[in-house]
Amino acid sequence: MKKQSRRTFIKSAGASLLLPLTASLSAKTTTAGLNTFVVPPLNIGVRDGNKVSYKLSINSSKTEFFKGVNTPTLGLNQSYLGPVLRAKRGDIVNIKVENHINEITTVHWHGMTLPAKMDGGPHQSINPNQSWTSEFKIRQEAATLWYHSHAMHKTGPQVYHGLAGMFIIDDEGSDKLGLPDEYGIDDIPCTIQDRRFNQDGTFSYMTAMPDRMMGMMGSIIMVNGVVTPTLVAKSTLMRLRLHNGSNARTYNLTFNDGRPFHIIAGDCGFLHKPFKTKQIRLAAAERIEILVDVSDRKELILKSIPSSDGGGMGMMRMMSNNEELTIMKIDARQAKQSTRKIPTILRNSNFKLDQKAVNQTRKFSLQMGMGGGMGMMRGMMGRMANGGNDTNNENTMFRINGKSMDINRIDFQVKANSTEIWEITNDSPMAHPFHVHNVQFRVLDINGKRPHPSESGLKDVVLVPGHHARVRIIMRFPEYSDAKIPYMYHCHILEHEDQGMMGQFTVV
Ligand SMILES: [Cu+2]
Repeated sequence: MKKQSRRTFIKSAGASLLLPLTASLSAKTTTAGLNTFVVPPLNIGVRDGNKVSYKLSINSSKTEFFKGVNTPTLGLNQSYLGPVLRAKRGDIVNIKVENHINEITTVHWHGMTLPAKMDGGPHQSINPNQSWTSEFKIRQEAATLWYHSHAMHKTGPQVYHGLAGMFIIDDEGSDKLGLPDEYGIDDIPCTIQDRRFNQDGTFSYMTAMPDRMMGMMGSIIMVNGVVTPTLVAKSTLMRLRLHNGSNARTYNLTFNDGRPFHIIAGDCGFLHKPFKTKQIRLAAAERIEILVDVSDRKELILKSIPSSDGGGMGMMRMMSNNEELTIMKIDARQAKQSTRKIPTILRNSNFKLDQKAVNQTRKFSLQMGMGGGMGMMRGMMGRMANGGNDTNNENTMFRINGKSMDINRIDFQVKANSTEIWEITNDSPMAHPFHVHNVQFRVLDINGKRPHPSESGLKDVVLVPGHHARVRIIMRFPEYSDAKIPYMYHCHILEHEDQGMMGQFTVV
């Protein structure tokens, strides 16, 4: 792959359409000069006491991911992706979002507890040339959250083209832990995404039959919008905020030299104590924060290795997680000695969710296809033959409890300030990352077993493995109520969500 010309590269990218999940391109030559790690701009807003105002402007633009190739993209305040927003617990944030693209969009605050009308889901759509302002109090713990488009039937393509960014919350506890906390120096946001490109440099989206079934996956890995970047480590103890911003792919992250690292936080905040491991699974929309000791000052590679779990079986697994992928390189040769230490305790272990306090238990079945198997394949083929992205006509392929998402149907009501257990069964062959808006939940068990230590903290997404796996989560709904405007629960494989694996509940 050395000295590959741009033309050859584009050609092989095109060829990869035929075998979209097996093509492996060397990004090294084609991104020469473009693979320096980019720290997203930090946007701390304009502060007046505890009131903080932000502006996000959604634009269409072009981004040079490969030398001399301009890819049409969407971005917030920049050409691709958006700034890292940052606020403190107790702040009242006011975010004005302007839509300067030619289609309806939204911005959803993923992982945030907030009133339904501020959530940025499909009910808060922003028309072209209009703006929407979301204001809410940050009342949850320090965490690495994110934001992204949640437009009805358009979430997948809009996020794929760039409508996403990170949202960091700090609190007094997080400030006192002595963790690496210099933004962009030893505290590094990393939004990981996989992409596929057409011959002309445009993103390839929903062009192959499996895209619809498995969700959009590609073999080109980008971190913060840079193809397989190299991060020059400035400190011997690095804190990486790893965010799976991919539409569908689950990663199994590990370092090439097998070095251990410490997981300190999950989706919605710190774990009770750091968990030392050499490998971690990160499903779509999940976040973890890790501490990596690079005091040996080596060059290392963060990669994703083939999965032995979570990806279903047979063809489903083959098509999803069978690739070894380079995520990013870390060059620690010039790293300065860090004065930071890995804490022994990160937060108190009481997550204040008591099973005895449960007011309601609900059951959810995640379903794909017409009875699965060949029925599902036939359905897919038929839809591919019909072409296009139109998912409105036959909303029966992806369902929860037998129903595809209908924006005019509220599936159930939840009582404010109540505690519920949701039992999610996966009646399909592949794993689905299940997400609930407005709450932070705890995973009680997965197939009757306690969750992995990395999933022991507060979360907003949980991967439900394929083939009748059962996951139970427990959560307390906050006092926000709105009889009319619902919150969403859905699969976070965005193509599944767009095709109907989503439902709505109100809190009353
Ligand atoms: Cu799904």
